[in-house]
This record gives sequence, structure tokens and C-alpha cells, in this order.
Amino acid sequence: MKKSALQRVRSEYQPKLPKALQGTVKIKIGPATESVADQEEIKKLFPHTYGLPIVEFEVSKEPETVEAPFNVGVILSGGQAPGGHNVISGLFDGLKRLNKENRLYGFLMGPSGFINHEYMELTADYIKDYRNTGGFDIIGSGRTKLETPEQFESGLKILKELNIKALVIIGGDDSNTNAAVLAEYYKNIGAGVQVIGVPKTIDGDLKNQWIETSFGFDTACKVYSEVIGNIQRDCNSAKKYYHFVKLMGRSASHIALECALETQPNVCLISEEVLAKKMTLDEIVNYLCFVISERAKKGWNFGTVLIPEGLVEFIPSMKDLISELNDVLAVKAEELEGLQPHEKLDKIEKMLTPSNAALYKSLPRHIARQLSLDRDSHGNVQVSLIETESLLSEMVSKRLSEMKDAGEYSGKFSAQHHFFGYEGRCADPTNFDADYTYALGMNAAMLINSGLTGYMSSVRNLTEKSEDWIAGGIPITMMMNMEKRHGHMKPVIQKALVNLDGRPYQKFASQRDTWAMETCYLYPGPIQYFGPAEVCDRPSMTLLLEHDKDA
Ligand code: FBP
Repeated sequence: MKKSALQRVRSEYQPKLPKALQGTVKIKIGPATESVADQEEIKKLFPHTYGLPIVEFEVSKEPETVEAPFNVGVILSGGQAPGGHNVISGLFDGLKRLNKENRLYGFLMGPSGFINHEYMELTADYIKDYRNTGGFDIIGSGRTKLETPEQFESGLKILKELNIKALVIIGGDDSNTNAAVLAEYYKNIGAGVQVIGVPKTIDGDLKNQWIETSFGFDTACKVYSEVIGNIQRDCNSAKKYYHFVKLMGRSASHIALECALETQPNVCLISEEVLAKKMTLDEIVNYLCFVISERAKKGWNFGTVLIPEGLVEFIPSMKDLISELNDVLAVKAEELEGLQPHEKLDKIEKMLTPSNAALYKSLPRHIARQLSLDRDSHGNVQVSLIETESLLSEMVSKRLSEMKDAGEYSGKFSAQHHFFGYEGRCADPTNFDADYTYALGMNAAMLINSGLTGYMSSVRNLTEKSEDWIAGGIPITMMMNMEKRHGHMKPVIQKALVNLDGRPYQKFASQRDTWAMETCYLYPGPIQYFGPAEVCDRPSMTLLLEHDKDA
């Protein structure tokens, strides 16, 4: 395989491990746990894996003992996140450290590879080319939901055939919820298979008191921030455009917030705030027009606006519309099939309740069309396909001309649109993500060797030096509560949205007016792998602020 100069050098990088994982480990078992809410229901649903203790690994003075050999399977689930390859490298190295005979199998293209028995053995030679690289191409990923007993039974057949005693599922909140269900199922039938989850998603919404961050968030935000910084420099040089930048993150606005803290744009919208204030689309447009007209008074007809990908679903009126559209598209699928795009839109409009029909009609046609596209496998609207950045800029442009006619605005408005999502999801991991993911993988091997199931690999204390990170496992049931999904109450891991009382948001809110009226751009520059630790190993601002550190 031909490699770039950086690829060649970077493949030699040896990720830093917490002290506890550098040699033989000793397990420290904590007290029994409870789920974050709905204890009785969750306990009933997980009779074998509820209430397990938190565990931590410590340095052992005992010499390394060679354990009996065993085999492990691994699945990459959902959207790519930088560091997935290092989870697998760390898992592989941990297994080999325990016993050279241990084997690791990768299921191909996500959970479907497990269900359909598509797999490969991961050898040292094969893994070598993927160390410290981005992407999930080592075995591929997919979004098949692993949730039915038939799928669990089908998977069990291949696990037995390959003599696999533990399965590691690298995924987001849904995939880890399903990992917990699978762990319970296998325990209940005495299958003798352990299941361990690893917290992945660039969206940063799989986090809580025990999981400080999901991997990939750090790298993705640094990639986006570099490019936003570059755009801001361009913006400040030519002084002629407003750049509307949509940032990935299906639901929560953690990515937009982190990028705002890193780059100090003129505006950053936070979906959670929009929801809390019950803001309408008109109010958002008015706010943008206010900032733009104030800046125009200073002769500044340029600026940057960051928009979280999930915004439309947080605007209450849009949320109602999307929810009714979900029903209409599901129930009236046959009637809508085969219609020309414009006929489909007209027909849908007639099927909606009057207030939703009015909103639907007021949207630019291309946005109405995007809102009416097929849903994903979870029944959700595919927010990454909705051009919220152009929706807002078109509405702003219209309002500004009205303001101009009324003599309230005399600037020039010209917009550029960007969507940063896929560009950052497969970037080579930062040192932080490379170290964190390698530790998560090595830690998963130690959890398996300790005979545990239904646990999430956890590495904490992440704002300290990596040698002081705390490694261990958190029972997944502990992070669960009951939520309504597709009309039924289900046990799920609580999703972490931006906390409006938290330090990252508070810091942003205290400075945004200055960023709006002045020009205070920060230019973070590209990710650095070699150089001073304060540049190369710095965690995200979100993580630092959440842990009461300066950022
Ligand atoms: P995960 O939650 O699976 O990590 O994926 C997150 C994400 O990258 C979102 O930010 C984005 O909305 C979505 O995936 C895009 O999905 P797809 O890769 O299917 O286009």
C-alpha cells in the first residue's frame, strides 16, 4: 500500500497509555450501581446485568501470568469517528499481551457482518497499516440495528463456530444500548459470550459522569475549527461575504459549540437554546438580521454564522411539521409513490394540518423537498441532507431586502454556504483521540479478561496527563432510563444534549455579543502531531471547561 510521508511517520506513533494499563492489571471492584432513572423497570428488563459494580484497573505488582487463550470479535457500528482503528489496535495488543495465541475477528460492514457471518481475522500484519489512522475502513461500518432475538441467535452461531468468548461493539448511544440488551440476552440463555461497548461518536452526545467524552469528537471539532478559522481569515481579508457554516451533529450542538469556542465566530446558533426559548424560525432570522445590520453600520458586510446540523428539529414549529411529515410519509407512502417532485410536494401540503401546511408552503421549495425525502432506518429525517445553511441565508436575504425598503438597513449581503461533516469524520486522530482510543481498546481487553459483560470501556480523568487517566468499566445499565421510541417505552442510554447551565455554554453565552459586534476571530490552525504538548495533546475546550480547567 503506498503511503504519504505523514502516514509513514505517523504509523510509528506509540499511543500513550494510562499507568494502570502499562503492565499487569489488578481489578478494583466498586459498590453495586443503580440506573440513572426508572430503576424498577430497568432492573426488571436486565435481571442478569443490572446493578453491577463500577470497576477500575490498578497497577499490579504481580508478574504477568499467561491466561488460557481465547478469541474475541469486534464490530464498528454507525458513523465513522477518528480513532476507531486505534480501538482495534489497542484491543489487539491487549489480547496478545494476555496470550500470544488469542485471536481477534472483525465483523465486516457493521452489525450486518455479525448477523450474516461476514468476518475476517485481524492479524498484526493487517492491523499495522491502520494504526493511528482515521476512518473505519479496517473492517467497515454500517447502521444495521442489532436488536432482535433472531439476529442475536444468528450472531451466536458464528461466535460459537469461531470459538469467540467476547464481542466488542464500538458505537454510539443506540449501539451501546443494544450491546447491553445483547449482553443480557446471552447471559440469560447461558451462551457464555461477554459483550463490551466502546463509546464512539463525533457528535459528543454519548457522555455522562463516567464517560467524559466519546471518541472522535476532539479530532472532528479540530478539523472543522481549522477550516472555519481559514474561512474567517478569508472573510476578514475580502470583507465581502457572510459564510453560513452547517456543522455535523445529528441532534446535540456540542460540535457547533466547541467550534465556536475555538474560533469565535460572529454567530453560533445552539439548538438546545432555541428549544429552551421556544424560538421560531422567524425569530432566528430576525436575530441574524439584527447582527448583520449592526455590523453593516460599521461598514462590515462580512461575517461567519455557525449552524448545528440538527437545528430544524429543535425549532418547535419545525419539529411539529417534521413529526407530521414523518406520519404522512409513512402512512400515505403508496399514494405518494411515483409522483413527480412538484406533484408530491403539492399533495403533501394538502395532507398536512393548516398550520403545518402554511409553514411547509413558506419554506423555499428545495428545503420542503429535502424535508420530504425518505427517512433513515430509525424513521428519522436525515438532517445531514437538509440545507439549513441555505434555508437561513435565503430567509435572511429576503428579510434584509424588506429592511432596506423600509430604510432600516443599508449594507450589502452576499452569502457563501458550507457543510462540514464528512470532512472531519475520518481524519487521522489527534494525539488525544489516538491515545484515548488505544487505551479504550486495551482496556476492553482487560474487561474481557476479567470475565465482565454488559460493561462500557471507560477511560476517565482525561484533562490530566494520559499516564494519570483512570481505566475501568461502567455497567451500561447504569446509564439507562426509559424513553418513548416509536410509540413504545424502551430502556436507552440517556443522550447528552448541550447543558445550558454548563461551563462551555456559559462561556460562549458570556462572549457572543462581543463576537457578534466586533471581529474577534481565532485561527486554531491544523492539527499538530509533533511539537509542544500544549499544542499537540490539548483536549477539547468543552472537556477542559466541563472539568473546571482554563480553556
Ligand atoms: P453516529 O451517531 O453513528 O456516530 O453518527 C453521527 C453522524 O456523523 C451525525 O453527525 C450525522 O448526522 C450522521 O452520522 C450522518 O449519517 P450518515 O453517515 O448515515 O450519513
